[in-house]
Amino acid sequence: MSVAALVNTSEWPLSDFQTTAHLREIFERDGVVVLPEFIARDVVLKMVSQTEELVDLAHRSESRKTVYLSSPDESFPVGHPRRTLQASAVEVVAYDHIPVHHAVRELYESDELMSFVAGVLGQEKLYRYADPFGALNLAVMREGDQLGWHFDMTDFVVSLALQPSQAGGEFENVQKIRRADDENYEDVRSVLLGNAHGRVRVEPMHAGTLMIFNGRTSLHKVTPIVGSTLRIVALLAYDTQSGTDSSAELKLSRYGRLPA
Ligand SMILES: O=C(O)CCC(=O)C(=O)O
Repeated sequence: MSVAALVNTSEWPLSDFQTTAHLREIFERDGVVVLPEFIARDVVLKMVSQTEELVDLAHRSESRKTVYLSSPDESFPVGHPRRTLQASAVEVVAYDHIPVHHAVRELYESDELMSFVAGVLGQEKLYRYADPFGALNLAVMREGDQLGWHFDMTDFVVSLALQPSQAGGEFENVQKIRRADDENYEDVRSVLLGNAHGRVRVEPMHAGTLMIFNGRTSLHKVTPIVGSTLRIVALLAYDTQSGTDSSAELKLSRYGRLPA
């Protein structure tokens, strides 16, 4: 399918300079930009049913890590973010298990979408992630699953909400809480203690919403899933450098295997 048949281009004209410039301003200001109804309802339903066929191929991982996705560092005092654990559980269908005719894969492999995302991020050019598993993920969460507070290891994430859970499964975000030269442990600790409600922004999880997000500087989590409906999100990975891949350690924990 062409990108015009996948994306709601009347609302989100991908090659319109003014639309891109406006979204870039929001991204620069907030570290996150949310595009509701990016995908038309009938296409989202197709994406969900194509994903449901793949759920048995998903790898389940359950972890207890710090917000930095590391093991606790006991050289820090008790209660410090560097030694406070967050529980996460998610099932992921890896890129190599997503057939070429899957509508989400067609979207991901569209050069028009990639140029649009580059424009919103203010990047001259983007490349699809070179990770044969991680380039595109379908992330599935079941009742009781959650993603604890964390920072990402990449500069940005592009997510496409496909199906919300009955309740819970909300994406909560404290934008730009740290900088490359300032970890701001004090504020991170206050978020972990639940004392920073005023700073936590809850992003809506509506099927068809695209979100472009700076996960390296923004602390974020997904609240526990309530009810039997699967929460499904597609994660589209791009990088500013060509050939970027993830480590063997990350592949083993997220996908349970290594490339043949
Ligand atoms: O599922 C989501 O909405 C966000 C996923 C996320 O935070 C992550 O994969 O790091």
